[in-house]
Amino acid sequence: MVKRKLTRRQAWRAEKIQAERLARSEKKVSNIENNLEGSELGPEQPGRVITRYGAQVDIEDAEHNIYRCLLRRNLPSPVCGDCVVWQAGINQTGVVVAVEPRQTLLERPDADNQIKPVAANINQILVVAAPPPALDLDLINGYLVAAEMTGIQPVLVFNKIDLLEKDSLKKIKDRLKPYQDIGYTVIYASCKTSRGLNDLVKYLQGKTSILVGQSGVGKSSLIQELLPEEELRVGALSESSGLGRHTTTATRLYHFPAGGELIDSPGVRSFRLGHVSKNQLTHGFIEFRPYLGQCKFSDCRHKVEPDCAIREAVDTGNISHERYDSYQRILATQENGR
Ligand SMILES: Nc1nc2c(ncn2[C@@H]2O[C@H](COP(=O)(O)OP(=O)(O)OP(=O)(O)O)[C@@H](O)[C@H]2O)c(=O)[nH]1
Ligand SMILES: [Mg+2]
Ligand SMILES: [Zn+2]
Repeated sequence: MVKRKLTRRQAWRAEKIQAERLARSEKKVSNIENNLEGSELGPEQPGRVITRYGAQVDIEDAEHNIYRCLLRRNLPSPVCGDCVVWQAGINQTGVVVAVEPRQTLLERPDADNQIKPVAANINQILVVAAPPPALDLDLINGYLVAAEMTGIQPVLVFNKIDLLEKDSLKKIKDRLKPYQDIGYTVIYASCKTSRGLNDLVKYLQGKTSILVGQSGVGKSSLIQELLPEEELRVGALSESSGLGRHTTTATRLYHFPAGGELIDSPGVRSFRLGHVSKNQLTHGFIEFRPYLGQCKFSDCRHKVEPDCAIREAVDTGNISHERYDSYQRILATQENGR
């Protein structure tokens, strides 16, 4: 992203807004602290992190009641989906005293390239794409690599098919066919016509799934369609850029009545993998695996080297050209300063 140079006035305003935000958040914390102060805390009990706001979390108890909780100092930082031990205070507040070990953890780098946990204990990632914004295969592939690295099952969801003419939909299906060929599930859906939503439900039951992808692809809309009794914020696309406006600001867990959980997450503009070795990246392209170790040179970059098993597989059609090109692009981005 191009860094804009702020004028002095803009910089002053940005600082002022920051300070006000901080003050608001500190005030909320001290409100909870006042509620908790002097009140007897209840017994330790298990809970689930529904969402995280700065230094506070919303914890759900076994009866699905929500408590705004503070975190005991020196705790590992809990995220959406974490199982915790907590104690209730008065007025629906409480204190988190321990975070249980995680089964899985999805992480991604933030704007400053710091790796940040997004959600814990998920076992399925729905990578959502849609016709606006344009199909970004590098982003999809980045998520697939992240999923493969953490051992979480990915499913591709192509939403808003109501917006496509038959021919355009066929073109998209042709581009996504290689994903089905290598074993990934691709679901075509529309929140507007409900097409594909029954298919989607089959994959969601009994699982803890997170919806990820670009801003504006309809992640929140999909959850809203599936869970009409919830109230999610859904945003219009920007008219000038056709991109989403980052309507969802916090990752949040919703219960699926038929069993299972859905986690909504804020959209991204692009997906950077963070600290991933070349080896991890290559393994994350699962169709490359049978050919690894078969190149003439053990440090083959699968580019121009002679007797490269990967390039031969591309030439014979066993590896998709688009996936291979995307692999090289992601590798170059990883190596060029991130
Ligand atoms: N035509 C059509 N529009 C859709 C569909 N699904 C979502 N939209 C619209 O797309 C826009 C963005 O939807 P959101 O659900 O806010 O997208 P999001 O992925 O949650 O975006 P962020 O929260 O910013 O990451 C809204 O205007 C929705 O009404 C669909 O299937 N068809
Ligand atoms: Mg959203
Ligand atoms: Zn090679």
